[in-house]
Amino acid sequence: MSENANEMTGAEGVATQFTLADFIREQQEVYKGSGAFSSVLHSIALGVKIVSQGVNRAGLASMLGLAGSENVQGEEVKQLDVYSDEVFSHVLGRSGEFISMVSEERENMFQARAGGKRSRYVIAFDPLDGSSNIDVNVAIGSIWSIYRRVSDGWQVDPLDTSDYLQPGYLQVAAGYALYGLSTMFVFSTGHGVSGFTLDPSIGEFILTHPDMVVPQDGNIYSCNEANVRGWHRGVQRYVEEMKEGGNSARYVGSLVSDFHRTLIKGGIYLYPSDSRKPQGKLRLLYECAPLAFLAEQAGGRASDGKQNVLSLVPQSIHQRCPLFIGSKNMVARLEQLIADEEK
Ligand code: P6P
Repeated sequence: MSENANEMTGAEGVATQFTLADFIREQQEVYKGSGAFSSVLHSIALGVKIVSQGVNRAGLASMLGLAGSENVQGEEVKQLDVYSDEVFSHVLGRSGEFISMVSEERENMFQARAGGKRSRYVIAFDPLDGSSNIDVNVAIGSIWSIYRRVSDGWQVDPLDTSDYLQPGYLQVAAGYALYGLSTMFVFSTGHGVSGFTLDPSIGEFILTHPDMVVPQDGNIYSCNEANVRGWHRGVQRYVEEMKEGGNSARYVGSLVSDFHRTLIKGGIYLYPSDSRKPQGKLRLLYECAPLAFLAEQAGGRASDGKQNVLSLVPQSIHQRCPLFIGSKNMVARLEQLIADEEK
């Protein structure tokens, strides 16, 4: 820290950092984008900055504690969930690029605020995943997934969800925000995975993790082993194999945190189905599919135990699916053990 408050770090310390705006501009030039998508990414980044401030202020703003309502998942809703849903709905809605949206916090799909005939995309998002960790100050996140719309017209029928019932490999972009020791914005538009870290002193996202790649192998497995007795025999065998030495168990209980670590260090995150949750716990449309898109873009893999998550076609917007995601060779080994048990 300089002694004299008037002394500043050299301009080279800040002015030459590669910002999200620089990255979006470059991508638009390289991929001859129309600019519509650039506007979308800027809108999402703005929503992340606003939610990040809300999350960081939660303790002071006494927003902790229950909002006294329940969401479609039947879970107690924390005030930050409601706040985050409203932030993303407003900020994304007024971009005009989305005809409709799906949020984990809302039972039905809903018309985007400025959605109209020229809107070319739809977006599904989990505005604040892992919110049960808010009260214990553990990192939480937001997850989003964007498809080209297949419907036409300028008004939506809240029950016509055809725009969302597309396989994950048709996503045009997906990403997450991680509200941790620093706020990160990680996404892919189909040309690899890039990670940006918010510099709160200038309010800009800085490119800190270019071209993120999942190691093909890893030695970390991440699951809630309290549920192991209800898992498929192949999954149980895999977890036993991981205990044969040289591996570590890491489980934050916050999907974005566990996935982010897996993306960087390698390893495998598992949320299997079990007797009480026959389709697993995680949601296909706005949790599994976007993370699977990122994993595959980074050279990893995501499976429901039998097939690539990206090949699954949702039958409903809040559909659940089992998730095994991370290092390609680890997911492949797990799929092999499951297949062996099916013979
Ligand atoms: P469990 C949080 O509620 C969440 O949706 C994910 O963020 C997390 O990975 C998972 O559920 C934790 O579930 O059953 O282990 O508490």
